[in-house]
Amino acid sequence: MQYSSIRTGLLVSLAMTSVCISANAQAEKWDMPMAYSASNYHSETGEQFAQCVTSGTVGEIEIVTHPSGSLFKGGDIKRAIQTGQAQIGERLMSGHQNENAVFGFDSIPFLATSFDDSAKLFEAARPTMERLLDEQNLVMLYAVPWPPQGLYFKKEVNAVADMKGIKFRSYNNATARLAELTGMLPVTIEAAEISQAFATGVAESMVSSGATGYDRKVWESLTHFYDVNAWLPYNYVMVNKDVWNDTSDEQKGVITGCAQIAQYAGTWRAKEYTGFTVNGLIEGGMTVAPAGDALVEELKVIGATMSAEWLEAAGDDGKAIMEAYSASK
Ligand code: PCA
Repeated sequence: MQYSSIRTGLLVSLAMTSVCISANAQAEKWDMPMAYSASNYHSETGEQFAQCVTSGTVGEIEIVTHPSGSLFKGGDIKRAIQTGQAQIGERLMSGHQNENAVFGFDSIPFLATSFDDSAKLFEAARPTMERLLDEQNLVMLYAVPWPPQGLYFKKEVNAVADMKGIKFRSYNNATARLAELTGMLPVTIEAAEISQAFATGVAESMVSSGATGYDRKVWESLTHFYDVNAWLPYNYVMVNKDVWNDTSDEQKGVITGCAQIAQYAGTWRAKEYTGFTVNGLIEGGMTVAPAGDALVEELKVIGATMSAEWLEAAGDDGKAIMEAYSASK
């Protein structure tokens, strides 16, 4: 209820600010690939950002969203934008951890476990991320967190020993490493494909948010969700730098304004969606509970190992992010 009223409010406010789009000889179309389903709040926020830019530039720039990995699959989105095959798009930031460990700053277990702390961590990392992306011909426009990450299984799990040999769906290097350290077998699968992976037994567990479990109706295959609050990873929207440099100052102003609204609106939705989707898992028939103390203690030891490994791999950039984060707390 609460979530849908927020949604309605956002739609109304966007409709109020929209202006009549006139036919424009210089109209440009920007394709915006996104990896997650159209009904996910990241995709909805992206769609409303696209409408905001289209109406705000009076149609000079028309952004067309392509959710669910329909134009480019999640793993291909950044490269497509870098190389100009798409002008703009959205991707999970830690998905780039395989090219540079620094991109995984938001997937370190138990470092930032609340929305407030994860926002501080993101701000601490922002200058570094903007520089790294700039070096790759990309401009970051806005970023929105996922809700806290918990563990999904097909059985009750009270200790790391209970996880041995389980096929585990991973979405970045950190989640694959978590699987290794807990004796599970990682297999990388995009969220758009997990319902099928769980239904066919290709995977039988994952770490993710209540939001993704809800979006993908995982109660059809899985039974338990343990609230672990391990971390809150970010999705971000990037634009090709050459495309960005070709826009006028007025267009940049509209895009930047729409990006700011999207960041606020998306973050607000993430918070609202957390309780809504966890309740949805319960309604779907899943057992939802905090992880037991013994399991949490074991996971914290694994988290400390992953933290040390990340710091080592992320070098001076990683150190600078951690120092800025500590200073902001
Ligand atoms: N959902 C995304 C990333 C983090 C999350 O909560 C996924 O599972 O792919």
